[in-house]
Amino acid sequence: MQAKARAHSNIALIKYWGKRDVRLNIPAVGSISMTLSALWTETEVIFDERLSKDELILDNRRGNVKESKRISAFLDILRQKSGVPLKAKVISINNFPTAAGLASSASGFAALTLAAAKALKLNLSERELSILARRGSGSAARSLFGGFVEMFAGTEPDGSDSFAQPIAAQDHWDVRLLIGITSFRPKKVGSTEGMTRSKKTSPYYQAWIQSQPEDLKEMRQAILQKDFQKVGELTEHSCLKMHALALSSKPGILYWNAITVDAMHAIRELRHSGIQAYFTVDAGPQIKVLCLAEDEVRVRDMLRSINGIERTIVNKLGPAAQILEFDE
Ligand code: 2P0
Repeated sequence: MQAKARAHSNIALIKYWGKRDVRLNIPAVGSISMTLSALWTETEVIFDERLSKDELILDNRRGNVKESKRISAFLDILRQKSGVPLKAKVISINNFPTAAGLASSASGFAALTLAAAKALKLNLSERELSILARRGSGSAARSLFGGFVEMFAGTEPDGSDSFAQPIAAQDHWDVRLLIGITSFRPKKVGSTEGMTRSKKTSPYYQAWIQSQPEDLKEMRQAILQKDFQKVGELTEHSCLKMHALALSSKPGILYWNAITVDAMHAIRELRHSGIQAYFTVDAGPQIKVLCLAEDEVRVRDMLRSINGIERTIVNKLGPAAQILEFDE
């Protein structure tokens, strides 16, 4: 009983921050993302009666205690669903640095969900797979799909209406998302911890929850109408609003470094010179720039000219997660 799957990472244009239910990992707000062409995880899962505990190999090293516990807790959900009690070996490889704010948990849990469900011969709908992936990581629910994707917060206490679905396919629009790596160090405050802290302590939390539906609605429309200026403005707004929430938590969470801020200013300057480029930043210091295909080279050169940007990665819209191998 084994299978291997590949899932691509994604970046939220309208951000998810805050949980409605921590145990079931239900987000407090919906989100909209684009799946990335250049960043992915390949995960192989082998359920084996000879194993006495789950084993995790991550990027060619043994998973640490925290990582292994998170994977085992997730596999327990699948074991319960399938009635198959077997332990599993999980071998996962990212084609990019883990824990550097590049959403490795998104592609990682999406690939693991797809591979494990296949290996266990669970016949699940896309919605059921997305709900499962969400239990591993909120952003993973989106990484099962290609193109532009929307995640719903839902209202049901059991999370049965909190899943992702595509808004527009991979070939809808030739946009680019460039990533500038400003640091390879792992982030200091993990997303889950940061979200919990913001919910408990930020005076802006209610405003965040209340204003999200309008952002989602406008972004959905702007994507479908290919209104790039609108998509870009909403993207920057949601990013800055999410970070305002993090910054206003107690103690304040500051994910940016000096290079991140330099890059934000440089992107706005480029925009004033007539290039449509907009930034977004996640729970880490990397800078991400949304632009049109025709401006890719100008934006890439600008990012490379910023002191401290160690590497740039160019993405188009990426594909849905897929099974690579399956062995009964
Ligand atoms: C997002 N982020 O929408 C937001 C914006 C980071 C900033 O989703 O706790 O790893 O595993 O559900 O999905 C990163 O958090 O969080 C994230 P969990 P996840 O992409």
